[in-house]
Amino acid sequence: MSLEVGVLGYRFMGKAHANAMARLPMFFPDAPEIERSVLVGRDEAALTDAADRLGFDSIATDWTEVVDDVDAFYNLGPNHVHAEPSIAALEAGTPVFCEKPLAPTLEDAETMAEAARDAGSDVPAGCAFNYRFVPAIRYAKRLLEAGELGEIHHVRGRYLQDWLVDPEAPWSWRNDEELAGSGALGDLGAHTVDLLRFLVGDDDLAGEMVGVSGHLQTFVDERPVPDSDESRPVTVDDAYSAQVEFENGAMGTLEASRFATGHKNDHTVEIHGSEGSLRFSLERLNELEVLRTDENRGYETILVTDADDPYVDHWWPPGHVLGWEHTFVHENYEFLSAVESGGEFEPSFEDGLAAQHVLAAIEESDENREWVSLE
Ligand code: SOE
Repeated sequence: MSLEVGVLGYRFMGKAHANAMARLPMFFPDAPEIERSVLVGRDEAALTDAADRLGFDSIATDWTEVVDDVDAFYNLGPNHVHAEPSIAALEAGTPVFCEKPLAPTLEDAETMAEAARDAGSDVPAGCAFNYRFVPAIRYAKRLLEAGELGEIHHVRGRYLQDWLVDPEAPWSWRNDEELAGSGALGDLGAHTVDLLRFLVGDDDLAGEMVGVSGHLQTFVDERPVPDSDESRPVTVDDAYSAQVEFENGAMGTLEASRFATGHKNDHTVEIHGSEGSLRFSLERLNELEVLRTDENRGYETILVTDADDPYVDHWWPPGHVLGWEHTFVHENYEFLSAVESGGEFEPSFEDGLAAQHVLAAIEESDENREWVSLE
């Protein structure tokens, strides 16, 4: 029997996940059989068109009629609609996959994580941090877990984009605190915080982030509303930076911007340990740069495109590269497999909440101009 999936949201993330679901039977034959059963949104005409393009059997304009009627509920709407439908689905015992950041506020994220806990461990509640599913990132995690970088001293993560550098770039929900929670911090910083927790968050590596000092900046205070003479205030950050203290003494620096001219989607992570260093950039996502102190040769570029590299055997012959969209296929495979088996899925709502704690602490630190403890 196939799993019926209901999806709220049909724009950018709706397309990314629908594409992933369509690829599963072709490339992951052991993935559960699924049906793109119902697409949820408010605008019936746009929804009908999207359902047709994205391969959904039906549409619904009221999520309350969907959440307890499907085998998995995907919440891919803007941040301010993450909490209510996700909680309702979990209360009905329906597994939920929610886009990141988990919620616009720490309070909402806490309520969502509580609903996930109450639903029980056989009801997966996943937060869609897709960069955990890049093969090179999985490769890096293997190296780190094997202790190959030694004791971790420095952790650096930055996520640079430039789509708001033009002051005439249009206003959208992503510029509004009520709808988004925060700006570059939540939208991009959440990814970085999660990725670093994934890579070095284990107790025998850097451990969790235990203190932050943050700075947020808004460069353009209002933006034109598309198709009108109006403009609206920008009430979120355009960029943030933070210093981080890790549990085991490592130092971190984090940064994200929507004003980094020329950088389109540059998510870079660098880690320095006593035995070596590594760096990864999303703009070269098939590569991992690794330096080992005992070899004295500088950084070596490893092409993570071999059949025995994580997830690669599902795709093309060795050396044929993967892209951004494949990360969604991998995360959908893992999430839907967990739904089918009633098993656990990571990143979970607990991971989403952990990232949200860091984001909230960075904001608090910026407001009070002092370090904030996360312990
Ligand atoms: C923002 O531009 C954005 O689309 C994020 O919302 C995504 O999470 C990120 O993966 C790419 O950039």
